[in-house]
Amino acid sequence: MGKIVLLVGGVGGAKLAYGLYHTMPPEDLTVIVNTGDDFWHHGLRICPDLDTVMYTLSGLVDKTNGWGVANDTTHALDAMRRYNSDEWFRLGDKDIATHLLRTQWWHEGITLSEITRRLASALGISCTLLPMTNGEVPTIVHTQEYGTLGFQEYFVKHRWQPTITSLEYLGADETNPAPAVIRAIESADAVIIAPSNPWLSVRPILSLHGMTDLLISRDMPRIVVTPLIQGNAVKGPTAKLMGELGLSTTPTSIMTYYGAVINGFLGDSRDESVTSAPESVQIRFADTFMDSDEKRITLSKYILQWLTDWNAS
Ligand code: FO1
Repeated sequence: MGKIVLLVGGVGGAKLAYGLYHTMPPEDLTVIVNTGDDFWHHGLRICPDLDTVMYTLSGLVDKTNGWGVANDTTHALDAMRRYNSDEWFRLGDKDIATHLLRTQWWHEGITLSEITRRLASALGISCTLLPMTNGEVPTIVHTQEYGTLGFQEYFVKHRWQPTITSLEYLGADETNPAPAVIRAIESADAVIIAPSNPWLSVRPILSLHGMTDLLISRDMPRIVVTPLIQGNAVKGPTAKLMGELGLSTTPTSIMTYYGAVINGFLGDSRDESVTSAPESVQIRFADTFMDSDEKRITLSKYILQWLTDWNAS
């Protein structure tokens, strides 16, 4: 099939990354990860989506939550709570090891791309895992109830309940994608956008300087996997957010939102009767609900077969 680039956010995206990783030659797979969720916390550089993908691919992930390390403890957090510290962000002890090393290397001036390479390779990951940028481009959430919130304050502290009035990807249009991201897209045979939240996880990647133009300039399959099944997100605030932005929770809304960035749409079979696409977009349907490793692999095989058919036609 050639070289595949996958754009992902957190938990949902990591599931498809897992499927592709176990379906194709991993050296042909590059996973580009949203870093808009990244933040400084207790002086540590936390990159939740990078870690979610890294733990998922290495088999370390806590499968119940979909993030963090399996069987982790929270002794450090509990000790901080003894000082009456309000610990709303759950950092496991093993997970803290990742943040400590990343932060040390960050302060030594190592790029986030290289830090991620070191961490992922130490965990035995054999595909390429890249942060979308080496810069800091935090997603800022403007809300009705609490005013301006950092992404993790919105998502974790307030459990994505506040009403979003607008979103900001701070500094994105002046920040370049990581050089390896540009090289990967330039040499890709296909780009897949994971069923991650289009506004919170994918748009931060697309908002980087030159990113949308770069993608559109490449004549290759550029497919999005639907983040909605029967109008609902499998996990997280996609449908709620779409309502707040005044959009209907339909496949058409998703296709319209991605516009010229995509030329392919993989809808869910359950929505086949209600989905139609503009002429510029090829459309297929499959079971996109990835609630087991087997289903992640089945979906990935389907996508890879579609890409093979696409190139043959
Ligand atoms: N998500 C939560 O809902 N609660 C948490 O306390 C939490 C802690 C956390 C720690 C490390 C990490 O890598 C991820 C963590 N997440 C937590 C997940 C994360 O907030 C979200 O999945 C993403 O940022 C959204 O993609």
